[in-house]
Amino acid sequence: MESPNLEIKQRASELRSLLQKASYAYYVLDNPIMEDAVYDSLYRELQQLETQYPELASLDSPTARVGEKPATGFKSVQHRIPLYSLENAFNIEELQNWEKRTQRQTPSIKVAEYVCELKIDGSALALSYENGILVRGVTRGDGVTGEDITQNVRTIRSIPLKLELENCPPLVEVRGEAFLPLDVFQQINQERLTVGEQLFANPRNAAAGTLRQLNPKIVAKRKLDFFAYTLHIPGQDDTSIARTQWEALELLQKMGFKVNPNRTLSPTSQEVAEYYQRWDTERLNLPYMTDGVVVKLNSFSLQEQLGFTQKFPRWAIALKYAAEEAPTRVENIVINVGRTGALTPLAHMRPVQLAGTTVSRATLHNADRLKELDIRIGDTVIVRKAGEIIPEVLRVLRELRPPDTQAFEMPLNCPVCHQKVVRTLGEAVTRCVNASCPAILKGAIEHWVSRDALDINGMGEKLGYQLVERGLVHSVADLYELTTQKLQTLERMGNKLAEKLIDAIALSKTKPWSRVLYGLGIRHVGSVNAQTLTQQFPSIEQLSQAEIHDIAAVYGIGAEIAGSVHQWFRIPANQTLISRLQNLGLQLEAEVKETPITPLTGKTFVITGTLPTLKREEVKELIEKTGAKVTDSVSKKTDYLVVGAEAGSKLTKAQKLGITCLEESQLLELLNQ
Ligand code: 0OX
Repeated sequence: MESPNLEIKQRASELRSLLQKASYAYYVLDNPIMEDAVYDSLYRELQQLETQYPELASLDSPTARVGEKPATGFKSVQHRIPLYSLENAFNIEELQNWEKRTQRQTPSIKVAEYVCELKIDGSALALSYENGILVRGVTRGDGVTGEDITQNVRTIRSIPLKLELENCPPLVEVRGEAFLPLDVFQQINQERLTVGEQLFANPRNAAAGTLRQLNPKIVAKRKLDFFAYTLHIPGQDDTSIARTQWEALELLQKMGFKVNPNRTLSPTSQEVAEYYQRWDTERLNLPYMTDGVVVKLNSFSLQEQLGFTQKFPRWAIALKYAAEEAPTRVENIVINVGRTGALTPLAHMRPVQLAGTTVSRATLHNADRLKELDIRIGDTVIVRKAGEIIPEVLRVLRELRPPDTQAFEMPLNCPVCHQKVVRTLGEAVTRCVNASCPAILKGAIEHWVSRDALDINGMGEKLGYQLVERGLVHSVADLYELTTQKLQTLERMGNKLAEKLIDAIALSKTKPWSRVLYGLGIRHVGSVNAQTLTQQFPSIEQLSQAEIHDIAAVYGIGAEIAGSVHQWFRIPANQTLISRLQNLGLQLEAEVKETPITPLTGKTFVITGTLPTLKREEVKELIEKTGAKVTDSVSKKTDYLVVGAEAGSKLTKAQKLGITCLEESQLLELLNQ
């Protein structure tokens, strides 16, 4: 194997340092210092060097964040120091009682100074650094033993792989909260809704679920973030590098961590109370969820004097905000049938104000939850709205139940098509499995015409419903047999509009195979999975004949998705649908790109810098159309270097090698020839 010379070693180290700085500025300081394209190009350069010279690879390289292989499970590990939980207080009085208790226990407290931190609603993590390098990330677990999720922790960009600390102790432990920003949480739930997966109830569950994902590539996509709040130096007195919690937070920040900026040092519990009140409203403007304030005694020596109970530190308390709950009355319970056939019971309630919005519907989830709640029409219930999600019924106030109420049970038949419903053993969901159920059909059409699927312009939700209700459409294939005459039987549908719709439907026949697959609405097959699957199975024929293990072998596709796809193709009605779509001329296989032979066929191009008008992807496409290829790095094999503004080392190298350099206009001229 080739060994890197000094120059190459220096370049790799320089690249790592540049990328590390750029990533810190972007993810921790939220203040980018480098354009994405420049970052990408430096990243690729480093990646190439590390591939060419494997001895350059290291655990703290920015290229080592996302592991290649999914894990098969997580190892249990014992925490070096237990992760305690926090005692809760729900109002200022309870906080003052805690304060009195601590003062009684440590009469030496004269002036107790408190650090107030926002309580982030996420999942606690313990990170171990050996000689400054991140070696392990462990979940809280039961506080004594957690799960080793190092692979996943490495994908969190705001967690440094290497500490910025001079004379770093051999062992450093950092604890903090991994969380999902609210917009990412909503996006994940939206995707889950589209593919018929159970929604995450709140960002905390979503973060915990993400951290336990076996595939680090999926974790990396989910954009978890992390705030650090505890610093330990095992085997050494913690006060050796910081004497107070405040100093520890500042040090953590210097070491490269993101530390929540909304902290204060409060000399009295009066000021703690002010902080708590201020953030009760201000927290609603934050991009992440908080459920309270954590109050900690600032001095480490006082913390040590107070010590711990069985479960909690005596020197800290969580001052929680009241959950957004309110009582109301259930006026009706209805069953909603979704696109996937899932039956969801919904409580229709007398409208009530919650977290600034009016709430009149709450999900009752499924048959198990119905039974657990024993909710009845006429009941008074407590509803809760956690974050931005659908409100849910927390509990029933039994003592307020009027006489003569009847228990509510999940129906045995679908409320829409009246066919028998099915509940698979071990599943919480009850489903209607009648593929021609109007509820499923309406959902299927809405999904088929949506933007990421067949993108049929002008075909909104209402029109789809009308088509189903009028009996004009019994399957998505029927859309392609609609005529302007048939359409004109609908309300407010003139000839012009009908013609436009027919054209839009016809145009959708040119949409690629990956979109058709997504449009079919197979459970767990979102648009990303559809693209992954169609890359491996370039035709519907191949996918429909594949065995579960062939599908599950595709990277990024788990057993659950594979099972769902395999099962879908085994249903005769779906086979009929496929042959109809085939006869109607939809794209059920990947287009084979035929490239003509041109004078540039076989030539190699490299692009560097920012071009004046064309985007990199556009240039690449234009070049590849001639049969030439575009690669990332300049070598003796490169024929042309396309040069834009701020071109870097590639240009110097190309000039050394005497490679023809082209500006954008010269490139376009060459391509036109
Ligand atoms: C949070 C948070 C949680 C220190 C010892 C017991 C609790 N969720 O934001 N925990 C702690 O502190 C530990 N601080 C926080 N800010």
